[in-house]
Parts: sequence; structure tokens; C-alpha cells
Amino acid sequence: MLIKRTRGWEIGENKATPEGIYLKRRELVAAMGLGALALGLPSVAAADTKDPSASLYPAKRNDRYGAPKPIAEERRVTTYNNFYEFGFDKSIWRDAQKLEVRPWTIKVSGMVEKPFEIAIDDLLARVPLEERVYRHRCVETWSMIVPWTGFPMRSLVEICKPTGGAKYVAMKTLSKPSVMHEERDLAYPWPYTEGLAIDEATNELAFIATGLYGKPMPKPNGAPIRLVTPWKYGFKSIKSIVSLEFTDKRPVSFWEALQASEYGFWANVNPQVPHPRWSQATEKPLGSDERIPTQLYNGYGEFVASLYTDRKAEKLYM
Ligand SMILES: Nc1nc2c(c(=O)[nH]1)N[C@H]1C(S)=C(S)[C@@H](COP(=O)(O)O)O[C@H]1N2
Ligand SMILES: [Mo]
Repeated sequence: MLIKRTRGWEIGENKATPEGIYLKRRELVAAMGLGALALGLPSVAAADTKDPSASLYPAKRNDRYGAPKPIAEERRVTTYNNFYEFGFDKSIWRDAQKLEVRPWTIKVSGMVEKPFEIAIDDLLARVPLEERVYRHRCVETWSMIVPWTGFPMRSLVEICKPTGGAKYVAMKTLSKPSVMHEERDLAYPWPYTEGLAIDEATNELAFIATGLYGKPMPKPNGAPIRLVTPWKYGFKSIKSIVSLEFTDKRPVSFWEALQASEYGFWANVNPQVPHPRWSQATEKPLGSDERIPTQLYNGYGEFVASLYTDRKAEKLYM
């Protein structure tokens, strides 16, 4: 099914990342005494004042799931992204500014008491926000520690009122090829789709993020609403969600549809299960030159390992 092309994480991370070059350019500009304006970097402050939810941030920190360190530099996290709708390299942040995040509606359908739609700001009015600092581990082996703001996915599931038969929830990203120009490439199964089993979605660690670094979610990071499942590889954490569908059939994720032998449904982080084309034993934190060991469930086993005791027959770790 996959049309073999060397793009995105098909390339080894070192080759794929323009980060080194980009940061060198930044250092150069800084040395020349020029600021962000000279580089044409977006003014984060200006973007935030236009966001109707700006007053909800920052939210109170919840350290129940740990307070890992060091927190990655904000500038790196918002300019080094995987958001394939905007392009297959890491430097899509400029293009992503074209994403319009209001009005934004989330459609809830499938095995629920009553299908409905909810506007993002109506949803935000119903759920108290909190900040959680989570580790993030991309399947490509880079990692980061970031402060997300949002609410437990469990609260969203409760609002959706799934019926007893629902076993999974499928989520989709916005489809807007005029802005998300890679969506015009029909070799890929757009829109980006991800899914969780209901017990995963209602696990206390599963988080719906609407903010980052104490501010509304930046566009390159999946504004206005995205999933964060820190015990799974990053591709599960779907961005810019427009729909949730409750179902009794396991949804097929975007990457699973492209290459099931490399990207499974469960995708739990495990350093002992290599990707078919590279080891998962270590990872490189954003901004660091050194690799560190990767942990089972990305270090979150105490919260999530019990989800998988009865799923041993499944391909849980890729
Ligand atoms: N819609 C959508 N969601 C997505 C992706 C994507 O390409 N499109 N990339 C995933 C991958 S591979 C990772 S590692 C994270 C990256 O999130 P970040 O850019 O905020 O670090 O988003 C995930 N969610
Ligand atoms: Mo990723």
C-alpha cells in the first residue's frame, strides 16, 4: 500500500532535521544583534490577544504525573514540529500560521446517546483547565518535556456520553487542503486519523491539550485542540481535532493505513522493541547533543501498564 518515498521519518532523524541549520542561523542572527523581528518570526504575544480563550491561561499546575526536567525551550517546541498536513519536514511552523482556529467545531458521532457538535469555546467553558508537564517521545527518536494545558480526555468522553457497546474512539484532524496543502496528495489517507480504546481514553494520563507554555495552543502544535498520550509514540497524539466517533471496531490510524508493519495501533513506547528500521533504545531530547535511555511506556508504567495485562497477544509496542 505504501508508495515508497523517502520523506519525513522515513529518513533517519539526523538527515531529516533541519534543526541544526536553523538554530545556527538563529545564533548568527543573535550575534549580529538582530531580534526575532528581523527573522520574520511570528509574534506570539500578538497572536494570543486575538484568541478568545487567552484569559484561561495559565492554568494551575497538576504535578500528580510528575514534574520531569528539563523543560524544553519554548522556541524550539513551537518551531520543530511534525504536522504532515503542512509538509513533511520539521519546519512547517510558518505555514501553519495560516490555520484558522475560530470558529472551530468538534463533531461527536457514532455509538453515543445523541450525536452533537460543540464549539471549542463552549467546550472550554465546561472543563476546568490544568497544566501538566509530560515527556513526549516521537517514534523517530527525538523527545521533549513540555508543559501542556488542557483537561483529562476522560472529561471529554463523559461529555460525549458513549453507549455501552463503544470500545474505541476515533479522532480526525481538520480537512482543509487549501491551507493544509499536503492533504492534496492523495497517496496519503487524509484526514489524519487516530484512535484509542475507551479504557485508554479514560485513563487519567490521557490528556486533551488546548494550550502550551501557559498560553493557547500554538498552531504548529495542533491548535486549538489535540490529544496527548505520553506513554505512546508521538504520532498517536493527533492535532487539530474536528471529530470524535465512538465505535465497536478498532479504527485504522493514518500511519497504520500507510505502513502497518511499522506503525501499529497501540504504539506504546518500549525501548526493547525496535522499529523495523531503527533502534528505540535511546532518544535525543530536543536541544541536547546527547542521547538518553528510553523508558518502557515512556516512564509512565505506574499509570498505564495495567491497561495491557489482558492484551498480551496484541502488537502493543510498535
Ligand atoms: N494531525 C496530525 N497530528 C499529528 C501529526 C501530524 O502529522 N498530523 N504528527 C504526530 C507526530 S509524529 C508527533 S511526534 C507529534 C508532534 O507534536 P509537536 O509538533 O507538537 O511536537 O504530533 C503528532 N500529531
Ligand atoms: Mo512523531
